[in-house]
Amino acid sequence: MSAKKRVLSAIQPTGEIHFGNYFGAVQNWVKLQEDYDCVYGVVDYHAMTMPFQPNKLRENTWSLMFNLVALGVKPENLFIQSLVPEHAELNWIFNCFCSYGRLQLMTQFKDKSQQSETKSDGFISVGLFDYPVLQAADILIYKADFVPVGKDQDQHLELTRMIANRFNLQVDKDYFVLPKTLHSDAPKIRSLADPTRKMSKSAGEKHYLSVFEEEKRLRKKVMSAVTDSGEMIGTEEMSEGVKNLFTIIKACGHTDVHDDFMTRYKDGSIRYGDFKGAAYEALLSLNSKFRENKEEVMANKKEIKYQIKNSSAEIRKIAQQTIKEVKDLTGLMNVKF
Ligand code: AQP
Repeated sequence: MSAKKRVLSAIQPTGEIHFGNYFGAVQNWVKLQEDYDCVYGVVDYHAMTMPFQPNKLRENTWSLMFNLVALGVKPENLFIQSLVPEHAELNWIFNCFCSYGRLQLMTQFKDKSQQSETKSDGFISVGLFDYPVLQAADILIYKADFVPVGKDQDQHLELTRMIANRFNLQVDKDYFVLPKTLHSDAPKIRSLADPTRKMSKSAGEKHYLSVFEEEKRLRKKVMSAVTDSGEMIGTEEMSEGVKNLFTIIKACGHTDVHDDFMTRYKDGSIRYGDFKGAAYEALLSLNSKFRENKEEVMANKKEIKYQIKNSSAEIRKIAQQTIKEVKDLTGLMNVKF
Protein backbone atom coordinates (compact mmCIF):
# COMPACT_ATOMS: atom_id res chain seq x y z
CA MET A 1 0.00 0.00 0.00
CA SER A 2 1.25 3.49 -0.84
CA ALA A 3 2.65 5.54 2.08
CA LYS A 4 1.40 8.72 0.44
CA LYS A 5 -1.75 10.40 1.70
CA ARG A 6 -4.73 9.93 -0.59
CA VAL A 7 -6.56 12.65 -2.49
CA LEU A 8 -9.98 12.09 -4.04
CA SER A 9 -12.08 14.38 -6.16
CA ALA A 10 -14.59 14.13 -8.96
CA ILE A 11 -16.44 16.01 -11.65
CA GLN A 12 -19.74 15.40 -13.43
CA PRO A 13 -19.92 14.71 -17.17
CA THR A 14 -22.50 17.39 -17.77
CA GLY A 15 -20.71 19.35 -20.51
CA GLU A 16 -17.70 21.60 -20.75
CA ILE A 17 -15.10 22.33 -18.06
CA HIS A 18 -15.22 26.01 -17.16
CA PHE A 19 -12.63 28.22 -15.50
CA GLY A 20 -14.60 27.93 -12.21
CA ASN A 21 -14.09 24.15 -12.24
CA TYR A 22 -10.46 24.67 -13.22
CA PHE A 23 -9.41 27.28 -10.67
CA GLY A 24 -11.62 25.85 -7.92
CA ALA A 25 -10.61 22.21 -8.34
CA VAL A 26 -8.86 20.80 -11.42
CA GLN A 27 -5.79 23.07 -11.24
CA ASN A 28 -5.22 21.71 -7.73
CA TRP A 29 -5.80 18.13 -8.90
CA VAL A 30 -2.92 18.53 -11.34
CA LYS A 31 -0.54 20.00 -8.74
CA LEU A 32 -1.36 17.41 -6.07
CA GLN A 33 -0.39 14.54 -8.39
CA GLU A 34 3.26 15.25 -7.54
CA ASP A 35 3.04 14.41 -3.84
CA TYR A 36 -0.14 12.44 -3.23
CA ASP A 37 -1.82 9.20 -4.22
CA CYS A 38 -4.54 10.77 -6.37
CA VAL A 39 -7.84 9.26 -7.46
CA TYR A 40 -10.03 11.41 -9.71
CA GLY A 41 -13.44 10.35 -10.97
CA VAL A 42 -15.78 11.29 -13.76
CA VAL A 43 -19.01 10.68 -11.90
CA ASP A 44 -21.60 9.61 -14.43
CA TYR A 45 -24.09 8.32 -11.83
CA HIS A 46 -24.26 11.91 -10.58
CA ALA A 47 -24.94 13.21 -14.08
CA MET A 48 -28.24 11.26 -14.02
CA THR A 49 -29.63 13.25 -11.10
CA MET A 50 -30.67 16.16 -13.33
CA PRO A 51 -32.57 15.79 -16.63
CA PHE A 52 -30.11 14.09 -19.02
CA GLN A 53 -29.97 12.43 -22.44
CA PRO A 54 -29.09 8.70 -22.28
CA ASN A 55 -27.71 8.76 -25.84
CA LYS A 56 -25.24 11.50 -24.85
CA LEU A 57 -24.02 10.31 -21.46
CA ARG A 58 -21.19 8.01 -22.66
CA GLU A 59 -20.03 10.55 -25.18
CA ASN A 60 -19.98 13.24 -22.46
CA THR A 61 -18.06 10.96 -20.12
CA TRP A 62 -15.30 10.29 -22.64
CA SER A 63 -15.20 13.88 -23.77
CA LEU A 64 -14.70 15.04 -20.16
CA MET A 65 -11.94 12.46 -19.73
CA PHE A 66 -10.07 13.77 -22.78
CA ASN A 67 -10.51 17.33 -21.53
CA LEU A 68 -9.12 16.45 -18.09
CA VAL A 69 -6.09 14.81 -19.67
CA ALA A 70 -5.55 17.94 -21.79
CA LEU A 71 -5.56 19.99 -18.57
CA GLY A 72 -2.79 17.83 -17.10
CA VAL A 73 -4.59 15.08 -15.16
CA LYS A 74 -2.72 11.77 -15.57
CA PRO A 75 -4.85 9.00 -17.14
CA GLU A 76 -3.63 6.50 -14.53
CA ASN A 77 -5.30 8.59 -11.80
CA LEU A 78 -8.68 8.67 -13.54
CA PHE A 79 -11.67 6.36 -13.23
CA ILE A 80 -15.25 6.25 -14.48
CA GLN A 81 -17.73 5.96 -11.64
CA SER A 82 -20.10 3.48 -13.31
CA LEU A 83 -17.16 1.10 -13.86
CA VAL A 84 -16.92 0.97 -10.06
CA PRO A 85 -20.49 0.00 -9.07
CA GLU A 86 -19.40 -0.37 -5.43
CA HIS A 87 -20.02 3.40 -5.14
CA ALA A 88 -23.74 2.73 -5.56
CA GLU A 89 -23.62 -0.12 -3.05
CA LEU A 90 -21.97 2.03 -0.40
CA ASN A 91 -24.45 4.79 -1.25
CA TRP A 92 -27.28 2.48 -0.15
CA ILE A 93 -25.53 1.54 3.06
CA PHE A 94 -24.84 5.21 3.81
CA ASN A 95 -28.49 6.07 3.19
CA CYS A 96 -29.06 4.20 6.41
CA PHE A 97 -26.47 6.34 8.23
CA CYS A 98 -27.80 9.71 7.12
CA SER A 99 -30.94 11.34 8.42
CA TYR A 100 -33.65 12.63 6.14
CA GLY A 101 -33.74 15.91 8.09
CA ARG A 102 -30.04 16.54 7.56
CA LEU A 103 -30.28 15.89 3.82
CA GLN A 104 -33.14 18.36 3.56
CA LEU A 105 -30.75 21.14 4.61
CA MET A 106 -28.53 20.84 1.53
CA THR A 107 -28.65 24.17 -0.29
CA GLN A 108 -27.46 22.73 -3.61
CA PHE A 109 -30.56 20.49 -3.63
CA LYS A 110 -32.74 23.54 -3.13
CA ASP A 111 -31.09 25.33 -6.09
CA LYS A 112 -30.92 22.35 -8.41
CA SER A 113 -34.42 21.07 -7.66
CA GLN A 114 -35.79 24.39 -8.90
CA GLN A 115 -33.78 24.05 -12.11
CA SER A 116 -34.87 20.42 -12.53
CA GLU A 117 -38.51 21.33 -11.98
CA THR A 118 -38.36 23.99 -14.69
CA LYS A 119 -36.49 21.78 -17.15
CA SER A 120 -38.65 18.66 -16.87
CA ASP A 121 -42.26 19.35 -16.08
CA GLY A 122 -42.03 19.47 -12.31
CA PHE A 123 -39.98 16.27 -12.04
CA ILE A 124 -37.40 16.16 -9.23
CA SER A 125 -35.62 12.82 -8.84
CA VAL A 126 -34.89 11.07 -5.56
CA GLY A 127 -31.36 10.78 -6.98
CA LEU A 128 -30.97 14.55 -6.84
CA PHE A 129 -32.01 14.55 -3.20
CA ASP A 130 -29.67 11.66 -2.41
CA TYR A 131 -26.71 12.98 -4.43
CA PRO A 132 -24.70 14.16 -1.36
CA VAL A 133 -24.88 10.64 0.13
CA LEU A 134 -23.50 9.16 -3.09
CA GLN A 135 -20.81 11.83 -2.93
CA ALA A 136 -19.96 10.69 0.62
CA ALA A 137 -19.63 7.14 -0.74
CA ASP A 138 -17.38 8.39 -3.59
CA ILE A 139 -14.99 9.89 -1.06
CA LEU A 140 -15.08 7.43 1.80
CA ILE A 141 -14.84 4.31 -0.36
CA TYR A 142 -11.22 5.33 -1.08
CA LYS A 143 -10.58 6.44 2.53
CA ALA A 144 -9.40 9.76 1.13
CA ASP A 145 -7.44 12.09 3.43
CA PHE A 146 -8.01 15.20 1.31
CA VAL A 147 -10.70 16.37 -1.07
CA PRO A 148 -9.81 19.30 -3.35
CA VAL A 149 -13.08 21.00 -4.31
CA GLY A 150 -14.61 24.43 -4.77
CA LYS A 151 -16.40 26.29 -1.98
CA ASP A 152 -19.82 25.15 -3.25
CA GLN A 153 -19.00 21.67 -1.93
CA ASP A 154 -18.30 22.64 1.70
CA GLN A 155 -21.72 21.60 2.95
CA HIS A 156 -21.47 18.21 1.21
CA LEU A 157 -18.04 17.58 2.72
CA GLU A 158 -19.42 18.37 6.16
CA LEU A 159 -22.17 15.81 5.54
CA THR A 160 -19.55 13.27 4.43
CA ARG A 161 -17.70 13.67 7.73
CA MET A 162 -20.97 13.37 9.61
CA ILE A 163 -21.81 10.08 7.86
CA ALA A 164 -18.30 8.73 8.48
CA ASN A 165 -18.56 9.67 12.12
CA ARG A 166 -21.96 8.07 12.57
CA PHE A 167 -20.77 4.90 10.87
CA ASN A 168 -17.66 4.74 13.06
CA LEU A 169 -19.74 5.23 16.20
CA GLN A 170 -22.26 2.58 15.23
CA VAL A 171 -19.65 -0.08 14.40
CA ASP A 172 -17.55 1.03 17.37
CA LYS A 173 -14.38 1.45 15.34
CA ASP A 174 -12.44 4.38 13.83
CA TYR A 175 -12.88 2.81 10.44
CA PHE A 176 -13.46 5.70 8.06
CA VAL A 177 -10.96 8.54 7.84
CA LEU A 178 -12.68 11.91 8.29
CA PRO A 179 -11.56 13.65 5.06
CA LYS A 180 -10.37 17.24 5.01
CA THR A 181 -11.53 19.75 2.41
CA LEU A 182 -8.74 21.36 0.36
CA HIS A 183 -9.48 24.74 -1.18
CA SER A 184 -7.40 26.44 -3.82
CA ASP A 185 -6.73 30.20 -3.57
CA ALA A 186 -9.73 30.65 -5.88
CA PRO A 187 -12.43 28.44 -4.33
CA LYS A 188 -15.31 30.46 -5.75
CA ILE A 189 -15.09 31.94 -9.21
CA ARG A 190 -18.06 34.11 -10.05
CA SER A 191 -19.98 34.58 -13.26
CA LEU A 192 -18.51 37.49 -15.25
CA ALA A 193 -21.99 38.48 -16.44
CA ASP A 194 -23.50 38.42 -12.94
CA PRO A 195 -20.89 38.37 -10.17
CA THR A 196 -23.55 37.81 -7.50
CA ARG A 197 -23.66 34.14 -8.60
CA LYS A 198 -20.99 31.49 -9.09
CA MET A 199 -19.64 30.66 -12.52
CA SER A 200 -21.77 27.70 -13.60
CA LYS A 201 -23.04 26.02 -16.72
CA SER A 202 -26.58 25.56 -15.61
CA ALA A 203 -27.03 29.32 -15.28
CA GLY A 204 -26.55 29.62 -19.06
CA GLU A 205 -23.90 30.28 -21.73
CA LYS A 206 -22.99 33.82 -20.64
CA HIS A 207 -22.35 32.71 -17.04
CA TYR A 208 -19.32 30.56 -17.73
CA LEU A 209 -16.04 30.58 -19.64
CA SER A 210 -15.05 27.22 -21.04
CA VAL A 211 -11.36 26.42 -20.58
CA PHE A 212 -11.30 25.65 -24.33
CA GLU A 213 -13.38 28.71 -25.28
CA GLU A 214 -12.81 29.94 -28.81
CA GLU A 215 -10.51 33.03 -28.67
CA LYS A 216 -12.98 35.61 -29.99
CA ARG A 217 -15.74 34.46 -27.65
CA LEU A 218 -13.36 34.46 -24.72
CA ARG A 219 -12.42 38.06 -25.49
CA LYS A 220 -16.03 39.13 -25.85
CA LYS A 221 -17.08 37.53 -22.57
CA VAL A 222 -14.16 38.96 -20.60
CA MET A 223 -14.34 42.45 -22.10
CA SER A 224 -18.05 42.64 -21.21
CA ALA A 225 -17.49 41.49 -17.61
CA VAL A 226 -19.54 43.41 -15.05
CA THR A 227 -17.34 45.59 -12.82
CA ASP A 228 -18.82 48.75 -11.20
CA SER A 229 -19.48 52.34 -12.11
CA GLY A 230 -16.07 53.42 -10.82
CA GLU A 231 -17.02 55.30 -7.66
CA MET A 232 -15.59 52.52 -5.46
CA ILE A 233 -12.09 52.84 -6.98
CA GLY A 234 -9.53 53.79 -4.34
CA THR A 235 -11.85 52.92 -1.42
CA GLU A 236 -11.55 49.96 0.95
CA GLU A 237 -14.62 48.40 -0.67
CA MET A 238 -14.28 46.39 -3.84
CA SER A 239 -17.19 45.12 -5.92
CA GLU A 240 -17.55 41.35 -6.41
CA GLY A 241 -17.00 41.73 -10.16
CA VAL A 242 -13.66 43.52 -9.73
CA LYS A 243 -12.56 41.14 -6.96
CA ASN A 244 -13.38 38.22 -9.26
CA LEU A 245 -11.17 39.56 -12.06
CA PHE A 246 -8.28 40.07 -9.61
CA THR A 247 -8.73 36.47 -8.41
CA ILE A 248 -8.75 35.19 -11.99
CA ILE A 249 -5.58 37.09 -12.99
CA LYS A 250 -3.74 35.73 -9.96
CA ALA A 251 -5.04 32.18 -10.50
CA CYS A 252 -3.62 32.35 -14.05
CA GLY A 253 -0.20 32.94 -12.47
CA HIS A 254 0.04 36.58 -13.63
CA THR A 255 0.98 37.83 -10.17
CA ASP A 256 2.94 40.90 -11.33
CA VAL A 257 0.01 42.06 -13.45
CA HIS A 258 -2.32 41.47 -10.50
CA ASP A 259 -0.11 43.50 -8.16
CA ASP A 260 0.32 46.30 -10.68
CA PHE A 261 -3.46 46.69 -11.16
CA MET A 262 -4.00 46.45 -7.40
CA THR A 263 -1.66 49.43 -6.92
CA ARG A 264 -3.57 51.30 -9.62
CA TYR A 265 -6.89 50.36 -7.98
CA LYS A 266 -5.69 51.72 -4.66
CA ASP A 267 -4.26 54.98 -6.03
CA GLY A 268 -7.34 55.53 -8.20
CA SER A 269 -5.62 55.35 -11.60
CA ILE A 270 -7.04 51.99 -12.74
CA ARG A 271 -9.02 51.89 -16.01
CA TYR A 272 -11.40 48.97 -16.15
CA GLY A 273 -10.95 48.55 -19.94
CA ASP A 274 -7.21 47.91 -19.45
CA PHE A 275 -7.91 45.74 -16.43
CA LYS A 276 -10.31 43.52 -18.38
CA GLY A 277 -7.77 43.37 -21.21
CA ALA A 278 -5.19 42.07 -18.73
CA ALA A 279 -7.66 39.46 -17.44
CA TYR A 280 -8.30 38.38 -21.04
CA GLU A 281 -4.54 38.06 -21.74
CA ALA A 282 -4.05 36.02 -18.57
CA LEU A 283 -6.90 33.65 -19.44
CA LEU A 284 -5.80 33.41 -23.06
CA SER A 285 -2.32 32.24 -22.06
CA LEU A 286 -3.87 29.21 -20.31
CA ASN A 287 -6.61 28.73 -22.88
CA SER A 288 -4.13 28.60 -25.81
CA LYS A 289 -2.01 26.04 -24.00
CA PHE A 290 -5.07 23.90 -23.21
CA ARG A 291 -6.33 24.03 -26.80
CA GLU A 292 -2.91 22.93 -28.02
CA ASN A 293 -2.79 20.06 -25.51
CA LYS A 294 -6.28 19.04 -26.54
CA GLU A 295 -5.20 18.49 -30.14
CA GLU A 296 -2.46 16.19 -28.97
CA VAL A 297 -4.84 14.28 -26.69
CA MET A 298 -7.40 13.84 -29.46
CA ALA A 299 -4.71 12.30 -31.65
CA ASN A 300 -4.20 9.64 -28.93
CA LYS A 301 -7.84 9.03 -28.02
CA LYS A 302 -7.75 5.29 -28.44
CA GLU A 303 -4.76 4.79 -26.19
CA ILE A 304 -6.18 7.11 -23.52
CA LYS A 305 -9.49 5.21 -23.49
CA TYR A 306 -7.60 1.97 -23.03
CA GLN A 307 -5.54 3.48 -20.17
CA ILE A 308 -8.64 4.76 -18.40
CA LYS A 309 -10.46 1.44 -18.65
CA ASN A 310 -7.41 -0.16 -17.02
CA SER A 311 -7.03 2.50 -14.36
CA SER A 312 -10.75 2.18 -13.51
CA ALA A 313 -10.24 -1.56 -12.99
CA GLU A 314 -7.18 -0.93 -10.77
CA ILE A 315 -8.95 1.75 -8.74
CA ARG A 316 -11.99 -0.53 -8.39
CA LYS A 317 -9.88 -2.96 -6.33
CA ILE A 318 -9.63 -0.34 -3.55
CA ALA A 319 -13.41 0.12 -3.59
CA GLN A 320 -14.04 -3.64 -3.52
CA GLN A 321 -11.82 -4.04 -0.47
CA THR A 322 -13.69 -1.25 1.36
CA ILE A 323 -17.07 -2.80 0.57
CA LYS A 324 -15.87 -6.15 1.85
CA GLU A 325 -14.77 -4.55 5.14
CA VAL A 326 -17.96 -2.49 5.44
CA LYS A 327 -20.08 -5.61 4.98
CA ASP A 328 -18.12 -7.39 7.69
CA LEU A 329 -18.50 -4.44 10.03
CA THR A 330 -22.23 -4.02 9.46
CA GLY A 331 -23.23 -7.69 9.44
CA LEU A 332 -24.09 -7.92 5.76
CA MET A 333 -23.29 -11.10 3.86
CA ASN A 334 -19.89 -11.39 2.19
CA VAL A 335 -18.46 -13.73 -0.38
CA LYS A 336 -14.77 -14.04 -1.17
CA PHE A 337 -13.73 -11.76 -4.04
N1 AQP B 1 -17.67 28.66 -9.83
C1 AQP B 1 -16.86 27.80 -9.26
N2 AQP B 1 -15.77 28.23 -8.58
C2 AQP B 1 -14.93 27.34 -7.99
N3 AQP B 1 -15.10 26.00 -8.07
C3 AQP B 1 -16.15 25.52 -8.74
N4 AQP B 1 -16.60 24.27 -9.00
C4 AQP B 1 -17.73 24.34 -9.73
N5 AQP B 1 -18.05 25.63 -9.97
C5 AQP B 1 -17.09 26.39 -9.37
C6 AQP B 1 -15.90 23.06 -8.56
O1 AQP B 1 -15.67 22.26 -9.72
C7 AQP B 1 -15.67 20.87 -9.32
C8 AQP B 1 -16.57 20.09 -10.25
O2 AQP B 1 -17.91 20.49 -10.01
P1 AQP B 1 -19.19 19.79 -10.61
O3 AQP B 1 -18.95 18.36 -10.83
O4 AQP B 1 -20.36 20.26 -9.84
O5 AQP B 1 -19.13 20.43 -12.04
P2 AQP B 1 -20.20 21.08 -12.86
O6 AQP B 1 -21.47 20.35 -12.74
O7 AQP B 1 -19.57 21.20 -14.20
O8 AQP B 1 -20.24 22.52 -12.19
P3 AQP B 1 -21.22 23.65 -12.59
O9 AQP B 1 -21.00 24.20 -13.93
O10 AQP B 1 -21.16 24.61 -11.46
O11 AQP B 1 -22.54 22.88 -12.63
P4 AQP B 1 -23.92 23.35 -12.22
O12 AQP B 1 -24.19 24.60 -13.02
O13 AQP B 1 -24.77 22.20 -12.64
O14 AQP B 1 -23.89 23.57 -10.76
C9 AQP B 1 -16.13 20.84 -7.88
O15 AQP B 1 -15.02 20.65 -7.04
C10 AQP B 1 -16.75 22.20 -7.66
O16 AQP B 1 -16.64 22.61 -6.31
